[in-house]
Amino acid sequence: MKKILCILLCVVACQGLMAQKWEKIGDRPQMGWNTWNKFAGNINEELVRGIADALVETGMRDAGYTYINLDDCWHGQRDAEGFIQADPKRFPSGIKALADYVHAKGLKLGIYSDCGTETCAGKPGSLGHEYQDALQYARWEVDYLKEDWCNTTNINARGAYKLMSDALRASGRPIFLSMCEWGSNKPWEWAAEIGHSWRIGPDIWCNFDSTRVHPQGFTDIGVMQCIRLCEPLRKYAGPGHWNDPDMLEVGNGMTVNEDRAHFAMWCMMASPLILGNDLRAMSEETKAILMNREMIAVDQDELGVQGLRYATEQGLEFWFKPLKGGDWAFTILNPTKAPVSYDLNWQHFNLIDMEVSRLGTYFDQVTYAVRNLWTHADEGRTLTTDKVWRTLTVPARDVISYRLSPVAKNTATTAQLLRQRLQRLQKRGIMFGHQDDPFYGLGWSYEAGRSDVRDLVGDYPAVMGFELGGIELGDEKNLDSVPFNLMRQEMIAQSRRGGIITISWHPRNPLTGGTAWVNNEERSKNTVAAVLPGGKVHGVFQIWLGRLTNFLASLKDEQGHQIPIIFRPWHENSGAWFWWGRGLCSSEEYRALWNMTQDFVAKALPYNILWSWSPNYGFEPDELDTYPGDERVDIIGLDAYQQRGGEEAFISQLNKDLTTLCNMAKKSGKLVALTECGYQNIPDPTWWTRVLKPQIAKYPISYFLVWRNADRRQYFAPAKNTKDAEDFCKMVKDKRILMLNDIIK
Ligand code: BMA
Repeated sequence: MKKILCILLCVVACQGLMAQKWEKIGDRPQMGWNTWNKFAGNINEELVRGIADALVETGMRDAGYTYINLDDCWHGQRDAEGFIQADPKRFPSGIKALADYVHAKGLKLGIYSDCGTETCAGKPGSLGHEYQDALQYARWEVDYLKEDWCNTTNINARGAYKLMSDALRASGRPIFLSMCEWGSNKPWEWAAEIGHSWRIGPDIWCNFDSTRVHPQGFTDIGVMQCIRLCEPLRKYAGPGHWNDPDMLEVGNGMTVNEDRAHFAMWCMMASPLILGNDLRAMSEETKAILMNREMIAVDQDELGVQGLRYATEQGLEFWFKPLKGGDWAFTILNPTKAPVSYDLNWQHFNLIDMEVSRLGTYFDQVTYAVRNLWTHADEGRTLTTDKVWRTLTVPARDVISYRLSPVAKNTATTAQLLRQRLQRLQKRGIMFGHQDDPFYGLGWSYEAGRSDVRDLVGDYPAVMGFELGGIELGDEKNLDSVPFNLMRQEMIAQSRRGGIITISWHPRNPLTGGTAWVNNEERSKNTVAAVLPGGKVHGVFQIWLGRLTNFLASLKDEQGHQIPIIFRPWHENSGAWFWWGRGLCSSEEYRALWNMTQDFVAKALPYNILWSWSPNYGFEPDELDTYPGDERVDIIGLDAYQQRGGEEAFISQLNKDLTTLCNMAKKSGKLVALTECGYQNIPDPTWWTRVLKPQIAKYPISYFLVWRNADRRQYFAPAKNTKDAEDFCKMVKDKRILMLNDIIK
């Protein structure tokens, strides 16, 4: 019996520890009305019922405003047992009756309390009564709690809100928790699991761009100040946990322009839309703003991404918010006191939101239909060319807001153009490529413009290979000590001169902490499974993918456009030397790794990458099961090195594998490349023309890339004085071996 009791106690205690806020509420920013901004403490049940009636009659409920929230001053005393009661004079029918009234109208009721001893207006606070209060709210069938932060000396904010969150959870009724802590303890850093929204700053007042200080010392802030505080916190917001820049002041006395700007910006920031005006007496202008369903849809969009300010020019702010289905909301905010005219060129706004959504606008690749969210007029389409679309005038303290919906993609994206170019070039011959060509060679390193290949033949390789191992850790240099900043410069230089770029990645092992190479056979076996969703290091690996994608997204030309690249992750998987190799994961796991990586990167970079899948030579037929699929691969690659003394074996295996892969590629129309090849230190002075060239000449291959010239102990390309130099020159003289100058002519 004792044992059972023990277990039972444990279960209860554990549940307490694991208690979490109510899920599945607050998946969109909350919408409703609150008493405070207009009526402050001067409230009663008549008023609230009247507002509830108005919410329905005006159509605002149907536009989405469903919470009707009491703020401070509804309270009476606690009863003999400590349960809070409503003020009997102001709310003679009680809160339960009020809840019934609003529920009958299809609305929900919100209530207000405080973490401290007393509320801001001196009513009983919840401190020490959290569970009792939560229980009482649940009994009254309340749906929402705003919990304030007055009179909380020496109270830990996180602990206080967690306590109330647990209490609400324990009450058994799903109640939305709106945390009103004014941002003093950075709730965005810790409150996502505790509440559904948190205030990010002081109270708003009905003013567009200034603050006011109360005699007691606290400050109210205007619309622009709220925006400035909310803006840097966008990465913390998302479905179920929103930044709250405070309730709306629309209809409370600002100009129509200011009200429109205020409302539009709250929608752009995916902020709670809690009305603060008297809904029983609204002007038509106020109604039109608050019931602008197209603008509300921006706020309530399913992606739940808080918008970002991408640029500020001529005093105008350019805000973008990614929406579901590839749409974007775009608002030009004029916070100044004078109208501003602006020549809008969509190409100024090619952005990728790397911080939160990894979605990009790609005005150079996608045409969008432009819908004006305030006039509700269709205004044509965006341009994919670098031209002024229209000159717009944004009135003082006002906005122009658009919804952009993709209607057409360029038939020739950057990646498609590269693919077509590779196909054309392949008819002329096979390109030569070299890994790390511009960084170092035999007897030199980091001399601008230098290259072993160029020193020898007077021309750069057509293809240059670069390696990103180390980017996942946030390192400044890659695993071969090449600084990433320099690498970016050289990639851009190679692109500018018309060369081809291919990128490999030997990420470290996130499970063992070791290198990409298998260093602990047993533990390495679990690595792929561990990085997949649900795996032990999935979270870490998402961060790694983020860093990788950040770097790739930074590869832009002078016009700010993404340069075309060939990306070749998870290569040589038919060998057992990398943690994603044969025997270390199943084919399904390998493909899941590939797909996860590709989906992650391509979300940010859908238009400029050709994906190369490269097993190493000597693969078994069943290893083709790891092929990610025609829809995911652009280049079928092969990595093949000749070993010392292994000429015959090399030739026969190379032919066998190239035959297999070329057949595979022929059916699907893919390109084929020898994505890595070579003979370390090229001990055979006739290797290029006698062994390699005759083999590759037989196949329709886009390029062959030899590995890096690390030092005299490990090099794969010739240099001026290596014994294969003459033979290499001879090979390059062949018209069908393409160097840089051959492909840019
Ligand atoms: C290998 C070797 C290593 C290098 C790695 C990544 O083949 O060249 O020295 O670190 O590639 O470039």
